[in-house]
Amino acid sequence: MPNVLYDALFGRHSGSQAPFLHLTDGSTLTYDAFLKLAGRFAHTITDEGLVAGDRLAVQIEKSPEALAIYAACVQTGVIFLPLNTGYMPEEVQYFVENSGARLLICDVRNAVGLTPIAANAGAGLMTMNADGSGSFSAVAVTKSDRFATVDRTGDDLAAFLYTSGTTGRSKGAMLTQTNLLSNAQTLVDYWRFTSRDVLLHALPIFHTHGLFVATNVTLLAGSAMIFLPKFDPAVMIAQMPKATVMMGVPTFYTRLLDDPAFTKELTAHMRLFVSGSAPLLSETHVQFEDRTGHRILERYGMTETNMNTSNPYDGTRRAGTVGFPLPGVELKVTDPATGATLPQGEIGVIEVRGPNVFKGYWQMPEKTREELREDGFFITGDLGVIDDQGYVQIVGRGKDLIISGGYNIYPKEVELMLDEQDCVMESAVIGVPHPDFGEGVVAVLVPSSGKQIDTDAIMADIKPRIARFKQPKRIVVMDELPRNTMGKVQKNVLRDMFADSFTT
Ligand code: MCA
Ligand code: AMP
Repeated sequence: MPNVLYDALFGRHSGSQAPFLHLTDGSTLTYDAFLKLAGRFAHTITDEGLVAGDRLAVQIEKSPEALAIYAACVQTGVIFLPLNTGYMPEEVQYFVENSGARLLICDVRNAVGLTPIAANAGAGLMTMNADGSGSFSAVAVTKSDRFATVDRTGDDLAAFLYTSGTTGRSKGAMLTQTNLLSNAQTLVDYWRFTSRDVLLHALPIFHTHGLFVATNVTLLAGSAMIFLPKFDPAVMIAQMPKATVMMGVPTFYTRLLDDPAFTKELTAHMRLFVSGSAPLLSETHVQFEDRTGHRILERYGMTETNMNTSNPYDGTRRAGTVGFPLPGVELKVTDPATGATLPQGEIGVIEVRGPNVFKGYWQMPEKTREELREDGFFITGDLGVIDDQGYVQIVGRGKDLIISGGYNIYPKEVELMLDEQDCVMESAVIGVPHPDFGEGVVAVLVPSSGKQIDTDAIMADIKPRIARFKQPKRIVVMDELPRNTMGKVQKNVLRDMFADSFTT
């Protein structure tokens, strides 16, 4: 029996001397060298006692070795669980415990804080640093670079990616081999990837965009990546002459446009620029075309579904839209109250069905039932409309979610932490326009009776507890929160009141 995902993405490159990763030190890792590294890692994982279906959590910096752990997980059938490097130990604890991970691999800098967390959760702990060193690699060098790939079917789980929830508790989206492979196949075709492509890769590899969209598409097409540890406009500009394709969140594009060295000449040879994870402002789209002559291709996806829609490769890439449902993906707009399909042109909730749609939330059958219909349609929570030519436009969110620089923040998680503060009676966390991140986090606080809000004390408490990108960039105090007749906080009123927080 084969391992469908491993065979398609990795196995078929065995022995290939073609370049896979171009690194910032000027070196290149071939496909064969990468697979040999992954083979050693696969032995290390199984020798640690992990078997197919076990979870391996990683919170490590982006490196070729970090990517090879993903490959090793696919090869061994172990479920890969990557975590944002910005998460604090308290956040990591939840993911390790909830997933029942058997092994946590972290940077040595965080090992002291995470050791008791792993121990309490019954997980092993090993280290891997940004340069690839650490206890995991030290063991791996002693192993054979050939590993007998573990059989897996398309229905077997390949990865858990946690996505925050409106209740404040993150949910582990269970992604199968077929979910990942079918989407990569569709995108290679739709975006015309070939082995001649070189992708400029500056996204983190702990989310769908950088890991599955960018990396799986590259692997499937046999393309190469210029693999950058993080986004830096100067480095992007320096590397762009060697690339053919770039993928990024809207902040990448606005920051590049802010740099006068980002010119038409620099991008003349480029084949494709893709944007996603957050809305690309029409004005960015227009500015980008004015500057470079290229029209950014915007697409729309989710952790639970990989990619759902895309603007066309040929044909008009329409600013302010996310294009058409991808081949094999059914998309409909429904009435949020009844679930009935709405006629074209009416605004409702976007629902999607296809081989890309996940299997459900790990150990959360009720949440799964709420969002994944029995007939296979997933209720995205995004509000959209389909125009008369079939382009999908996202007009808002039915879910209380902030997207900042492509990272998702569920206000409830931050509100729960603020409400715990002695001086706070209640709080509302909102997203308002931010020139760099698209949306910026504002916390509106009502003081407990007789108390004064001590902003410094509040920040001192939450800073070590939640990732920096989730923390409020502005705190305001009000006597009371605006509510509707049902007593529900009117966040739209607050968003209007504080709309200029970052833009003036
Ligand atoms: C960093 N900071 C942020 C963010 N990133 N604050 C809010 N939102 C952010 N996204 C904080 C830093 O900690 C710092 O705080 C301050 O803001 C300025 O940091 P800066 O150095 O400017 O940030 P950076 O390191 O340059 O990072 C910005 C970034 C990064 C490059 C835009 O956030 C990024 O790579 N985002 C990509 C996210 C992504 O891959 N999303 C895909 C999700 P201080 O000054 O206090 O230290 S997948 C997905 O959504 C779906 C499936 C899809 O459709 O793709
Ligand atoms: P996540 O589940 O964390 O990956 O975030 C997925 C969410 O990002 C979607 O439900 C949308 O709200 C948003 N999103 C992704 N791509 C786009 C896009 N091109 N335009 C607008 N929103 C997007």
